[in-house]
Amino acid sequence: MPVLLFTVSALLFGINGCKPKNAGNATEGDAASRVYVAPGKYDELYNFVSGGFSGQVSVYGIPSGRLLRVIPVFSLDPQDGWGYSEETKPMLNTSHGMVPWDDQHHLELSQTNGEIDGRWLFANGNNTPRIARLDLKTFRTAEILEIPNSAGNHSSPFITENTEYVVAGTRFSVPMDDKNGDVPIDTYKKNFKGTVSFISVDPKSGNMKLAFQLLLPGVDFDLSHGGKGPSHDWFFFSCYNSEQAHTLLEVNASQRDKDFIMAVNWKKAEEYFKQGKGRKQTVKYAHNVYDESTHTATSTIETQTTVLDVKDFPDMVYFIPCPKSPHGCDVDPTGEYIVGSGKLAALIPVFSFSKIQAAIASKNFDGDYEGIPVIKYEAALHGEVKKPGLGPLHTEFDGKGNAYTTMFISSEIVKWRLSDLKVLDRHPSYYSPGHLMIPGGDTKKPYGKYLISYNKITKDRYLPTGPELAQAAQLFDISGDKMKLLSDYPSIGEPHYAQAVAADLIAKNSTKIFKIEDNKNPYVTMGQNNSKVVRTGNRVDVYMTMIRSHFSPDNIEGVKVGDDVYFHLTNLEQDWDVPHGFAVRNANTAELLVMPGETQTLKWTPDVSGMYPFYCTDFCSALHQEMQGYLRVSPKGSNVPISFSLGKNSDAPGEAAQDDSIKTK
Ligand code: K7E
Ligand code: CUA
Repeated sequence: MPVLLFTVSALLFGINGCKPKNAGNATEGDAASRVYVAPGKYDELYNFVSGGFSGQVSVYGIPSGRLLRVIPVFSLDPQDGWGYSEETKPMLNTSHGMVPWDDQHHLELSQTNGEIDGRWLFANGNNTPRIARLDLKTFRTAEILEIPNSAGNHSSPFITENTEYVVAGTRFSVPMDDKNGDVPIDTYKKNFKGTVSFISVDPKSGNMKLAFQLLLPGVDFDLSHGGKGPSHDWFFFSCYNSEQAHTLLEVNASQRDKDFIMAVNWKKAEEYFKQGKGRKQTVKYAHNVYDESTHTATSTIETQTTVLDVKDFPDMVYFIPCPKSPHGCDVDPTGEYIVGSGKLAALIPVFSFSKIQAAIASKNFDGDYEGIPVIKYEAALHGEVKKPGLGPLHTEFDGKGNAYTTMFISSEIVKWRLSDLKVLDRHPSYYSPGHLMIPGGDTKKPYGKYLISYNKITKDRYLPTGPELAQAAQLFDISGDKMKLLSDYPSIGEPHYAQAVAADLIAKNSTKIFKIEDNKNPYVTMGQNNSKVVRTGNRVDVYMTMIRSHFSPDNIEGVKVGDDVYFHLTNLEQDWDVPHGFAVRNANTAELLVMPGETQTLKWTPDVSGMYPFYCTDFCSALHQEMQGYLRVSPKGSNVPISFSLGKNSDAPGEAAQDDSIKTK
């Protein structure tokens, strides 16, 4: 045992500290001009990058590597008030209350016929198991669905070819939600179970619904990818810890020579589900939806799921042995080859879908694992890539018959051919690449011009920034026989998986403004003359408008200490790129950044009487700095009545008083 521990640790920690030679001078040829996007010109591609422990998704332009936007998903964003405004708070609700953080690893763009369709982006949250759907018209999180019976939602959110389903596989096996989880940990083998969930996606609206879950042995599900073409009906998952260890996994889950790739016939599962099979289980999970017409999110707690115990459906799930704790599980563009990447294996096994089918038909099994047939390794194998490098993690495809795999330990990208499994090229990456991404590289139609490697360790690549360093993306040109390193740039959070798509597909549909006449927010103020302040008990609703360069009203009196003040801000602008911001002195939340035609609400409870200026936070015009106002707060029990006005000025020195105030009741 100690020997193995030493070996594994040496592999993981010893070697990745090495610095490849010539690291500082590694670009080739005219790299600078290949990534140069002149001022005013657009990038060729959008690149969506997972934020890992930042909980966000960032958007870059490729090939420039310019950061276009950071989108809050499982996170609060003080920049625009996401998660702070009353309208967006419900997006972060869960069955455990508000959870404003998650660990976001994988992204998947929606597909039609196995090609990216540019509509939605799915994102997983690991820690409080959730799937988010982002709307690529607005670049906002449109929906978040919590997943019951799951812990560490890592094998997620991969999709089927027509986005029929998003899948979510649990990393940790745990007792089911409706069973007593208060059991000794060493009863793992008896009480702990794994699940994978199938979430249906409405083809029109994109709305997600937990359809059914498969109850599986207590292993760890790691990654997955949907089949394509001939393998359309199937989904493939990698799993480790077939030892079912619950302590010191680095040793105890590395005992067996092989773990598994799990092949799931999801069409069969769907059939059983539609026949009403499976156990209805009472659970609790949140379903949060952002409505674009009310600019408001709602959160509903759902209470039921259907669980199909795979033991009862023998023709639905199969295991395929896969060497040494597989991580990546990638399906090539033809749908024939399934690549499993064993983190500790010195080779890459490539499985053949047609051979898997033949093995199933002839029952070419090697016994079973907890009732699930195990297909013979050789019977499913297309072949092995020999000596690819050390620590294979993830593979993507260029659509020209080649695959590219990241080697975490030997810090390189390795290109190999699917047909004969020959290694064709290798290129160092700086350092320790995790995921890699070719635009469309997990679809039927890859765009095999670029490859981006997302590296875990940057060490000396950038100017030092104290003990914490940004992680890095590296852009390669893969249009020729040899990979060429073009550039590297720091990234936000810890990037894991990413997606990219031709810019046109997204840009042409991008929302520029929200039409004010379509604004169905119950607190909208349609025009400045309708602005008002209304007291109901100790609640004060401020219906306020914003337009260059004033708020209406901008003088408010009669608010008292302890009142719950709701500022409902409607931005009346109808021009692209004219948001207005709102901040009130000492507010203990964040600003709001309100887009043209939109209404957003900030709740504030003043705790001390006095004068509270408020102002616009976004430099919106030459007179932006004049976009400001005052709110007077009186002590509890004071009898100052509610009043509000705009433009009702007191005497200026040497001038008569003017009154061009808006009408008040
Ligand atoms: Cu980072 Cu996909 Cu969570 Cu591999 S995972 S690297
Ligand atoms: Cu509105 Cu600055």
